[in-house]
Amino acid sequence: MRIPQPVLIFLLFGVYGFFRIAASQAQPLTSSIRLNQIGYYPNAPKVAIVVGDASGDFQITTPDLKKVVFRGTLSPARTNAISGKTARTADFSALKTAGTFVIQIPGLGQSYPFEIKKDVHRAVAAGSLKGFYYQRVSTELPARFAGQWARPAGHGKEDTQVLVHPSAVSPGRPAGTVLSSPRGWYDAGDYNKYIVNSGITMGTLLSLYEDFPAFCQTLKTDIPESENRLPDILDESLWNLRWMLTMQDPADGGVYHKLTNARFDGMVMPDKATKERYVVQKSVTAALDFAAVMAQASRIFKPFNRELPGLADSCLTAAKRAWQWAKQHPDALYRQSVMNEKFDPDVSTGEYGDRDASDEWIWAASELYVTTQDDAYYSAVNLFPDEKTPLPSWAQVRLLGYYTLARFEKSLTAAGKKDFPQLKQRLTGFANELLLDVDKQAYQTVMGKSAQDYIWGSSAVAANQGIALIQAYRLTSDKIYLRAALTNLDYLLGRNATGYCFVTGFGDKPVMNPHHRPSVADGIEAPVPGLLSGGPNGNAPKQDKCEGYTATSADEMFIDASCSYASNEIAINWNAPLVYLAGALEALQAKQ
Ligand code: G3I
Ligand code: 9MR
Repeated sequence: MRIPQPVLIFLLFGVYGFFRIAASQAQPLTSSIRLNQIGYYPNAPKVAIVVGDASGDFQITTPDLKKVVFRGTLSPARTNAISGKTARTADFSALKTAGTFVIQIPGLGQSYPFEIKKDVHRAVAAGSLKGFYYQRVSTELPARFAGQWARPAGHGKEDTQVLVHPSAVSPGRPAGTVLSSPRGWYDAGDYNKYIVNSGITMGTLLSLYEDFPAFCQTLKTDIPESENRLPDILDESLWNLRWMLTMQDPADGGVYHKLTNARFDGMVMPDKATKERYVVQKSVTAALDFAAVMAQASRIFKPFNRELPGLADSCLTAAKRAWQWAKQHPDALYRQSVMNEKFDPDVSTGEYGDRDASDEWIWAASELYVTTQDDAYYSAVNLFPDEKTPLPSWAQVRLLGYYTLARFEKSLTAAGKKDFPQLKQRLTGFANELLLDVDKQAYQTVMGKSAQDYIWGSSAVAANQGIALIQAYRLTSDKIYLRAALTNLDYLLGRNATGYCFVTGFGDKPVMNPHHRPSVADGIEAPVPGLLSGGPNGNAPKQDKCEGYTATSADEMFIDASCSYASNEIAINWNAPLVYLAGALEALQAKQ
């Protein structure tokens, strides 16, 4: 066959071009290619964002550059509405081959390597759950489980000799009464333990178990309890659940708002943080969050009665008593400044204060109703007090109640069934709002459509948006929601305006200097792994006054410095939705 000359020339140049790139020297690593630094599922969308001026073509090659596996063209430029910067999309969704690759952009450079494979986020899911192990109070972390981050127990003595603060006295417990309240997880970069924040954290982890029990059975974190019959996620949760149970006053069912020092510790290891600790004022938000968690735990631990005799019943009793206490003290909101005017010593640690407990009522009522099937809980609250569907956060737990009602659709009583269509409409309507205009965004992620997303703990905004989308998927089986949820996991793992992977120990540009006392004080270069940094926060410079912020837009207002507690602390209520999001996407990967 005679090949026409133009075709021959085209073929020769094409082949030449192919080898020219494949054989070229490694291009410089560029941080302008923002991608999920862990990787992508073979059958799911695959997007990287290229910031700056590059345009034209891109290639995906093996890391040694020997083989080009995909060629594509960058999208037209989009302007980032928050920063005004330019970004283009490199979409290589059509590449479904498993392997390790890099993105090459002529003239710009090459990306970090990433993987395409099944189970690509399993390590992140397991690693972020393991992060909770490192936060455990009252126990040594031996090298067998903690590797180089092994450390002595923290607060082993202090938390068995906790003082009743003058704000928390009750007839049987005058100020100074000594209580034992060990275990639990350290809240964050600090060493205090707060019921409100434990509430949403536990609710989120336990919900992953309820939503994806089979997957959770397979999620292994190599903790001391790994060999028992419970899945690791339940063993880990039990460490905190047992602490929470000690925070209830057996005399009246009220729950102390927190267990804390009067002031934050210095940047020392937990065993060197030996200040005396107090249980402080009972609050309605603590009681209701506690009731919700205990009601949920009671359902979950019921089938494990042989391993944990009586625990499920104790949890339910504790939940009901906390609910009763809340009914008797609906105005007991925790206001630290008000408390400090009345009592000494003043307490200046995390407040977790709230002005409005209506969402805590909804969550507690939903959990108690589902567990007991008693309509009295259901009718005690107005499930739809307004038109809003607010994203979950420590101060806003309404949706946790909705998620639980949706999860148990089949076993709702007539009252719950009647409202189900509206509940479903709320959840899918909210998810649809999250989907809106994602394609117009510079980063093509659900996270960051508004500068308002970049608050203290913005990483949890991204993760909780992801959970809301997963819930909509569970209600509709429409994979559009799954794919949108995945954009936010991509965001957390590097496809964002800072270029960081926000999970310690993961990715090529991970956070290295979180505001986390053990990571600062242990003398080890690598931070404790599996912890999610709070992430960009438009107000951070004013809030933590750490020096070094250079960003001019909220989506970049982040520094990987340990002084930056408003952008780079870690916290259990941010880690839990990461565990959920990564875990749920792993469990559902075949559906993408
Ligand atoms: O939500 C509003 C937003 O609507 C508004 O536009 C913006 C303007 O400033 O503020 C936003 O509220 C912020 C809120 O975080 C968002 O969740 C508050 O300003 C900010 O002060 C508040 O910060 C809280 C911080 O404690 C200080 O109290 C964080 O939520 C909370 O996660 C954090 O929790 C601390 C504990 O107190 C102590 N342990 C560590 C933990 C993590 O940093
Ligand atoms: O370490 C504290 C962190 O966990 C809190 O989130 C943060 C805000 O409440 O406060 C940190 O503690 C700082 C304190 O507020 C001010 N002095 C410096 C402390 C950090 O070194």
